[in-house]
Amino acid sequence: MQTINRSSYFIELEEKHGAHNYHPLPVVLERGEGVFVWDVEGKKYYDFLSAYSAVNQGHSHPKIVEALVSQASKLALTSRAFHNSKLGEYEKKITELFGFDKVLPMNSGAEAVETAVKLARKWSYEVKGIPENAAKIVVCENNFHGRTTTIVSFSNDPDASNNYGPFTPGFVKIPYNDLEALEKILESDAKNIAAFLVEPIQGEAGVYVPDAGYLKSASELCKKHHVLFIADEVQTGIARTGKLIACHHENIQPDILILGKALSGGMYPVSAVLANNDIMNVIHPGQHGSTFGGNPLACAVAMAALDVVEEENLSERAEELGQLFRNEIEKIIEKTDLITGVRGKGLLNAILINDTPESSTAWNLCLKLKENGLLAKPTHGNIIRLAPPLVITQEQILDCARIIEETITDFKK
Ligand code: IF1
Repeated sequence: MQTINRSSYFIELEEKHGAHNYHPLPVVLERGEGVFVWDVEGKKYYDFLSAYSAVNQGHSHPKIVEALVSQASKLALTSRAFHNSKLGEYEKKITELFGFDKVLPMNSGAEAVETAVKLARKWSYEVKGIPENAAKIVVCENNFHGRTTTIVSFSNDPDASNNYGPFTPGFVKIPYNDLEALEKILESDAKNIAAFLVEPIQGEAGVYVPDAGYLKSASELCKKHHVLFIADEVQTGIARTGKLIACHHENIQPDILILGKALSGGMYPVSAVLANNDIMNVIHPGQHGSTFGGNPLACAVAMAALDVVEEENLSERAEELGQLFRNEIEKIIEKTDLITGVRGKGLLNAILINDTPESSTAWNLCLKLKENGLLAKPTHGNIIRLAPPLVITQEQILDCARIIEETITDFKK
């Protein structure tokens, strides 16, 4: 292996031996610290993806690493056939922090969404009284909730769902950010509707922020019709948007809250479904579970990751630095016609590139950003998501705005 070609060596290995289910930027990372990552040639970058908002606490946060290492050397996995000395403490911490009676621990985000779907259905039959197998769950167009067969059953992204059928029935799609559509379906069919499942900001759709008041009114409509309001905060939760969860921007508490990604600071797959007793108590022993869910290693890591969010005021940082970042981008927009807008909340933002979704302009711009020391990834062709770890400083945000401005100024389509 020649040192000058280390990146291409690793890329070729993946190309040859790995399934081609991703199209990564051509950079091979081997180390991370805080907001920075380094590639195998030793080049340093700002990470403006944060593993899709999983690394809110920054790469290899010492407190989370310490929790991981010390717990791993003590006890990693017991299964839920036995109790373990971390699970109860973790459950107490997470339920108190988010204000729910109970938590059901899982691993990936998709598993937590599946858990919420099962929980809502079971509640709807056993508590609400929907006739057997008639329960519907209302979802939004352009949603992204994960990759399982059931979840892709209600995706309208053809890449996510094509040729993965037959699909799970029982889902009804309405447009996002459309209260009238929600009201209409609830007015006409609430007796068969178990839940409304929604992302407070649609990430995959290109950081699409709904109108102020949408989530609050949607949650009130659900309450009125005895329908559960389920917030998928896998991406928006854990301080990313400037509050502990994005629902807090509208002072609402979902009936079911789904968390993942940064719940572990990206150190380990940890997801969770939170609900009160009237909902969670419909699940009895043997009716749902996971070998890894709630394992002591996951619990230790998640407790440390949540401590970091509080100790380092990550919500407040995300709120303040997000405003600053969008202001800086607005200034760049005035000077260029390559980007037409910036949108987002806290440090979950996206810039809109002035070209068609089919064009490779956003991709090429990301390649240039990479050359200039900043890693970001396009979504939906002409949108670039910008979401650094929340431990970023004001000085670093300004430095990144400078990199983005210089890259755009020099960019030739
Ligand atoms: C991929 C996007 C982000 C999520 C919400 C559940 C899950 C996700 C709201 C599932 C996962 C990911 C997964 C990643 C791409 C990505 C993504 F671009 F698709 F939209 F983050 F922005 N709910 N989001 O965003 O969680 O099972 O992956 O742990 O490549 O699929 P998971």
